[in-house]
Amino acid sequence: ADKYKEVALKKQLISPVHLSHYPLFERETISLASALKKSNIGIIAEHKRRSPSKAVINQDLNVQDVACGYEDAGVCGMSVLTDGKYFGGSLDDLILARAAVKMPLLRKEFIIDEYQILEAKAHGADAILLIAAILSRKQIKDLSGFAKGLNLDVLLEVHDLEELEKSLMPSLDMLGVNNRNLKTFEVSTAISKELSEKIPNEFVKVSESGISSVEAIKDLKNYGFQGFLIGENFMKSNDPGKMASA
Ligand code: IGP
Repeated sequence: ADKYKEVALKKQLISPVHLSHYPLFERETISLASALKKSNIGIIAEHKRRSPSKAVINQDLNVQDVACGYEDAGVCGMSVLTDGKYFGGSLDDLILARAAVKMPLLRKEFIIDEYQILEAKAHGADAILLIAAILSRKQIKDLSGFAKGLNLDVLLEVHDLEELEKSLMPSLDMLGVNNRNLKTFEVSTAISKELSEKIPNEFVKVSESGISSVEAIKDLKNYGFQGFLIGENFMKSNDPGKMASA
């Protein structure tokens, strides 16, 4: 269990003093992938204040209220945007959400370095996102291996077949297909459906973005998806938890 600490200290990613000041390092993580597998709804509800595609979504809510609302709605987990520049999030949001709820939390961030994975663990995350579009196969292997050493689940996000084929490896838990085309910002669940049969069954399949109806979820379930990452559709409401329970 102390293996990750050893690695972190050896690589000098963090000092022993630092480590001792982050009690959440000692927290036992909860698997988001297992929660999705066990559920028959499989919602990962996101906290997102704004986005490049939509400007402001909702800046008025308290992250802890949002987290409690989602948990009461019975979702499997929560995704917390920690990127400040594009999404208006922060690591504070993650730590506040952690203090408010027990369910698995995903750190939603552009992760390119092991340090960000240590940070995720130190701020109470249970899972991290890795984005195939910005990482090489070697980086995906190193970063996912490092996360597994910390007992964090890994959600790997792809947009197309090339990214999917480049990324498949045993150190991933969940394979997410992003329905939002990052170049055009267009959303269509067609890409999830298209890629679903190419994702081996040992991975939990997650469909991300632009999901706004129960029908869309039912439809995607028929293609083997067990996880549904939903942000804007919940966050545009003044009571995201209520939207998530509907
Ligand atoms: C949620 P939506 O359309 O329901 O708000 O999407 C989530 O999929 C989206 O925020 C997202 C994202 C990302 C954000 C998917 N991949 C990568 C930042 C970085």
